Amino acid sequence: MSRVVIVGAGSNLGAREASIAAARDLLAAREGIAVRAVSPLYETEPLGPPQPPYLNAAYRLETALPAPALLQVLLRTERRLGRRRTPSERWGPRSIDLDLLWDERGPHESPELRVPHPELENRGFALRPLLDVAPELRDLLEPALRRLGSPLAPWTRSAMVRMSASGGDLEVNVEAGSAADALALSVQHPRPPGRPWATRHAVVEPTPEGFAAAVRALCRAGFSIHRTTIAHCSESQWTTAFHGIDLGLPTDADVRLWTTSSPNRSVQARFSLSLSHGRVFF
Ligand code: A4P
Ligand code: MG
Repeated sequence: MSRVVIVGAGSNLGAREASIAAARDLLAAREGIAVRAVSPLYETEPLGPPQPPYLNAAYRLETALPAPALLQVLLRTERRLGRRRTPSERWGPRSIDLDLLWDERGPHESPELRVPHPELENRGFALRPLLDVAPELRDLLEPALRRLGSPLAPWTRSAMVRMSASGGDLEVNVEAGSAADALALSVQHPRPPGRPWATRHAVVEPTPEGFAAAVRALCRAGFSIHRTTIAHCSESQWTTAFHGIDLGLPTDADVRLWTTSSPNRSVQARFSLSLSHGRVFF
């Protein structure tokens, strides 16, 4: 019988966001595991020795795998994403850390695995995303989160997208904080077989409001946006493709987009997206 399991993800080395997204994809591709929701990303102060800040998130899974077997899947997924453990460095920096935070089936105690995660109630970076994807646990766990104070705000990424039209061609350039950000914003990955990705196409007014309204409408319809590509852009309309997962879990998005046009028909757009509660990667 399938039940809900919440997995926490943390990364503070390398392409942090890409690692958290890749772990989600690897888990979703495994037979017997369904990824039902992904929390927003939070940038958090490191707990432990001095090290770079973390991005943290949580996944809501449905699976019938027993907890120890699921832990093995998590450890294998960490290894596939390049995690190398050094025995001496407890709480040290890592490319990806996957913890089993919560199991609907109940507690589990063994030398290798303790569920709920023993530190859960002491860590805002675990509790906040967990409650985003498991609102049914609020009565139980929100008091612990309040006790910890210092609320976390979702991490937002913004990038500069330059679109220049010359003749019939459109060139799209993305300037972002890292190569991973630029890729996430500009590259349209083919849909791998068996993965739950979906694409929605939309023609929107070439204004910040038109774009924001389209994103908000998709979020309200329960479509979780992973990335968007602007396929064509003219002065009267933009054709965009939104890539994501249809979770059927509606949410409200705060979308901002700034544009400036220059006389040579190039458009610069800067956009950022954040959710008070939801599952959007951008
Ligand atoms: N293990 C036992 N219970 C669990 C569980 N519920 N989930 C065992 C996952 N693993 C569990 O983990 C060591 C062993 O714990 C696993 O092999 C498994 O058998 P590890 O990931 O190799 O060691 P670790 O992560 O260095 O130690 P630990 O104590 O698990 O650390 P945590 O709790 O994972 O914390 N700061 C911020 N801001 N954000 C973070 O995400 N993470 C950590 C690591 C430190 N500071 C952080 C963050
Ligand atoms: Mg761990």
